[in-house]
Amino acid sequence: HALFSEIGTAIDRDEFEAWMQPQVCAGTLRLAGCEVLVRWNHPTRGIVPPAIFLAAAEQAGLLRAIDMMMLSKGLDQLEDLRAAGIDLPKISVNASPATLHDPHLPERLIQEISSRHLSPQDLVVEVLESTLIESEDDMAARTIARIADAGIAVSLDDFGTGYASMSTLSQLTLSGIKLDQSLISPVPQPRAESIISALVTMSRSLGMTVVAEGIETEEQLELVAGMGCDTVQGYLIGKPMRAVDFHAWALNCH
Ligand code: G
Ligand code: G
Ligand code: MN
Ligand code: NA
Repeated sequence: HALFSEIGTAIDRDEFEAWMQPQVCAGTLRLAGCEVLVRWNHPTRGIVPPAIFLAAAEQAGLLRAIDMMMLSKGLDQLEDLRAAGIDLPKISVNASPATLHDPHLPERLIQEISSRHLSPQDLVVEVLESTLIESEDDMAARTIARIADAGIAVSLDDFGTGYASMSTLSQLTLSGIKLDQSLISPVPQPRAESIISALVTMSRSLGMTVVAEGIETEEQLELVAGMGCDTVQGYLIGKPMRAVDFHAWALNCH
């Protein structure tokens, strides 16, 4: 991979940026949070999206370092935005398999939060369905339980892409699920809507919240709000953007 050998240097040179995609309450459209998404500001290639380099970073054993950098930068940006008067309730960060298999992850999260005088409710950790299935021991499950015990929400990302069994959901201390874009994009379509409704009902009875991802049209927004999804994220609301642009977006959002 052409970029493989450059990732370590790029970390040292601080070329990875923490972009933010807004999440709003489905009913009120008030700002509910944001997902932190990594972008590589490459010196010659410009902005490189994660699809291009995440696999290489994982192979190089550097994805955990990137995740931790996004956590740190995301929390810095949360503090800065609040100091600037933006009422951003929380941020969500992505945890790769390597990150979730770090036995010290709960302590690291707590340290990052308390060193900034933030609280556990300010952070959501997104974990992929596939991470949980692929882990052979129950280490990931125990780490998730310890994160939840600390009061930090753990959300199951890309839900509906075919990995998580219902027994996984019953065994984990998850605060919520994120319905994958592949479930949302067929809407309006009665069969897709039936599945979303059923998943919302199931999540509710397990005490979990539901984020609908990939909302691109007003019609999808209205339909998923009517089905009881708590939060929405997608290009209709806002694309991933730099903190400075997120600031401007948030000022205009209400
Ligand atoms: O932002 P974009 O839609 O291009 O992201 C593509 C994929 O990269 C998403 O599935 C997202 O989960 C993943 N991703 C984005 N940022 C991070 C990150 O900081 N850490 C990890 N592990 N994955 C990320
Ligand atoms: O971590 P996760 O796989 O959920 O990352 C979300 C990905 O989806 C990011 O790469 C983001 O850029 C992308 N994305 C977010 N909203 C939309 C949308 O409305 N439409 C499309 N096509 N992609 C989206
Ligand atoms: Mn995510
Ligand atoms: Na997702």
